[in-house]
Amino acid sequence: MLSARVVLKVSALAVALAGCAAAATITVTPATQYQTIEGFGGFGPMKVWWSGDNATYYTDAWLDLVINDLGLTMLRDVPPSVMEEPNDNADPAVLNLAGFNLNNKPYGDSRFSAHLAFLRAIKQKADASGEPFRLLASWWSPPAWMKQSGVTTNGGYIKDDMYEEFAEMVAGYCKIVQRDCGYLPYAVSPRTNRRLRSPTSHASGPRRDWRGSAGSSAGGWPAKGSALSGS
Ligand SMILES: [Ca+2]
Ligand SMILES: [Ca+2]
Repeated sequence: MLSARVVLKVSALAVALAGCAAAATITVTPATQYQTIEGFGGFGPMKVWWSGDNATYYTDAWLDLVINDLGLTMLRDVPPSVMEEPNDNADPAVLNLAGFNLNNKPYGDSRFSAHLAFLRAIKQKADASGEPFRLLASWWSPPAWMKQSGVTTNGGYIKDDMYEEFAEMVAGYCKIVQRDCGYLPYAVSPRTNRRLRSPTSHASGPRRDWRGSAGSSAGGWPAKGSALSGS
């Protein structure tokens, strides 16, 4: 089957190139692997996080469906911008987990406590089923006070003097997930949808320094695995 698909793709490419002036030689080596799929899954809970406080974000039946029927082994969470609203303290080098905001929602669409409850439940379901589970986290926006625009919507970028604060918030997220859910995220990314500039919900955009590419030439998942291990 693989050989048939390769032939079809090469044939299609040959047709596409037929009108080109220069001939090209293409060598396909199916045995050579360039990419490893580390998990399979999706984004968020049963309802989108902007469904409101009264929404049911997971049920045991839904968790059973995604873990044991769908076969989810990897999930992406979008940490709420209000998780560090206000600042934990005046020093980004001194992480004060007690200063993080789990329950209040001065703006945005979800509370950190709701995320933690879901992340705890889905990991417990995976564990009970003997299935692997990895969490990816990517931010849609820093808190409003870290941005030049002062809001989490309509683009904007992180202020030059807030890089350390943002890094501290990411560390705080990882530590609180570990504390309250019993595991560390597998990977984090400074932002989601790095090329998307939505006027309504996605924040951050035009500045080179807020495209999620720091530390990663691909702009994908800059920190993962061993980088997130330890205390
Ligand atoms: Ca802080
Ligand atoms: Ca601090």
